[in-house]
Amino acid sequence: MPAKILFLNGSNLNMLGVREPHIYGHDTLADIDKRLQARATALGLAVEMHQSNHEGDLVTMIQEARTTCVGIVINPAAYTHTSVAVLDALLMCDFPVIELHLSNPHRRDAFRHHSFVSQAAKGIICGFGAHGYELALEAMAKLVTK
Ligand code: DHK
Repeated sequence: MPAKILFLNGSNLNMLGVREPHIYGHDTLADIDKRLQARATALGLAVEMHQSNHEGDLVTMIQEARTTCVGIVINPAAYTHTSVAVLDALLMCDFPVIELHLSNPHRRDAFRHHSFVSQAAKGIICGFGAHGYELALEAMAKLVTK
């Protein structure tokens, strides 16, 4: 069984493709997942993609990943800027966490400049749109494969 990477997406990312496409692009989460699956197979890894609009669901999925996954790539979306609960769940993980954003929050509203989750992240990828997901997978592969 290939080692599994969890790609976790927070609030409103189920609306990718129709949500403010000038900021978040035209790809849907399903489009992104399709590309990730192909690349993961080539890398000898497995990718599981999840999305929730609910903070507690994200916390539960992070907790479960502690025993089933070797890494998490997380785009917490708005919870990036508000959630101590997501941070605390990530801090319990003994494997690499990569924080991911489609946009570059630092070029946007001031309230998007602070991330609670960065404290738990090995690294951060932002501003590359949907391609950032593939960049995160490449980065994660370097961290978890020998
Ligand atoms: C997505 C969101 O939904 C926003 O709340 C964040 C992030 C940025 C993104 O760029 O992927 O501020």
